[in-house]
Amino acid sequence: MAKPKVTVVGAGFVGATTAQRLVEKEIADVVLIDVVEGLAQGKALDMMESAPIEGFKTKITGTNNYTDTQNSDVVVITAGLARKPGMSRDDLLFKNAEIVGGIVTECAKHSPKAIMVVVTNPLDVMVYLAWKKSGFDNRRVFGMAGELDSARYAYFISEAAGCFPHEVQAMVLGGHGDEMVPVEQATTVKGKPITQILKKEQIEIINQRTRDGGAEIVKYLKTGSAFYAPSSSVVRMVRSILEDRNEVIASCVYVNGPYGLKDIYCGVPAKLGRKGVTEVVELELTPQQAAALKTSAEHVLENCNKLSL
Ligand code: TXD
Repeated sequence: MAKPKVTVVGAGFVGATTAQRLVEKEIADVVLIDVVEGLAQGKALDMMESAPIEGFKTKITGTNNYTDTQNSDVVVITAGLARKPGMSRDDLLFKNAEIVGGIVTECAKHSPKAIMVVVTNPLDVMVYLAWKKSGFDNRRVFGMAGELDSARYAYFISEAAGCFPHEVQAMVLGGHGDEMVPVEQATTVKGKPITQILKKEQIEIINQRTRDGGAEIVKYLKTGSAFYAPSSSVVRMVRSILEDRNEVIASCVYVNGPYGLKDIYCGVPAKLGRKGVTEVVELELTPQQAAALKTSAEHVLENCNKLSL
């Protein structure tokens, strides 16, 4: 049976690693596209040459031409500038809006039935822009952020609790920025709430480290931002979509009603399946968390206004 088709736009760190994980796990055939001539072609060929060793039967091709992306089931957009030390995600706003806007128009034209997963920063507003530019139903346009923030949170908790990372179930909501909202009561270690395992002060330190998780990596790398955990997060979302798993994954989705939010994209738990977002899951939040989620949504709205969306 033919494999699903996934286009990954941007053959940089996040895009190429996402493509590699998708083909190595045999989740989909991949078309990798970039504006730089030869970049996607070179990386795709290099990955295919690893197939005899890795044993995957899926295919990856590289291109600079959107015709090759046509009829993709999922389009992942990672193209754009990444942060340098000292830059906030919002510093990327205008430049990346221009890049993502053009890409979305091409992708929507060539793959009108696709589901779009946006990765480019500033994430929440780029997702909103992609939704507007594509003309797609909002259930088919969403962004990756919460899964990454939750994975970082889970990793830091596992270190403090002395358990394996996969034994932690973590949930981080809100915008992908300084206003992200770790939800302690929805976070467990081997099934037990972290509030029973870690001290309040320990949790507070971990919450802050999670908020600063992206910057911590940028500070080390100096010339770019994280890509291993981001690509893992995208791949989990794509697998849930293509295999219609409907897993509950913290994602930047369109919210109109739940959490008291109106007509905005925001990071909340959502079920992702073949039709896109099939349900926004509403967790019970403390008044502080609900207020933080609102602030985070207001910040997204401010950025949308700057772009006149
Ligand atoms: O949690 C999240 N959502 C994120 C987001 C986690 C990590 C990275 N995040 C953001 O993803 C980051 O802030 C950037 O905005 C994107 C991509 O990060 P990456 O680290 O992959 O950046 P690179 O390595 O610079 O790659 C970007 C590629 C590069 O190859 C460019 O040539 C290409 O994008 N590019 C384009 N491709 C196609 N079309 C156009 N117009 C284009 N412009 C640049």
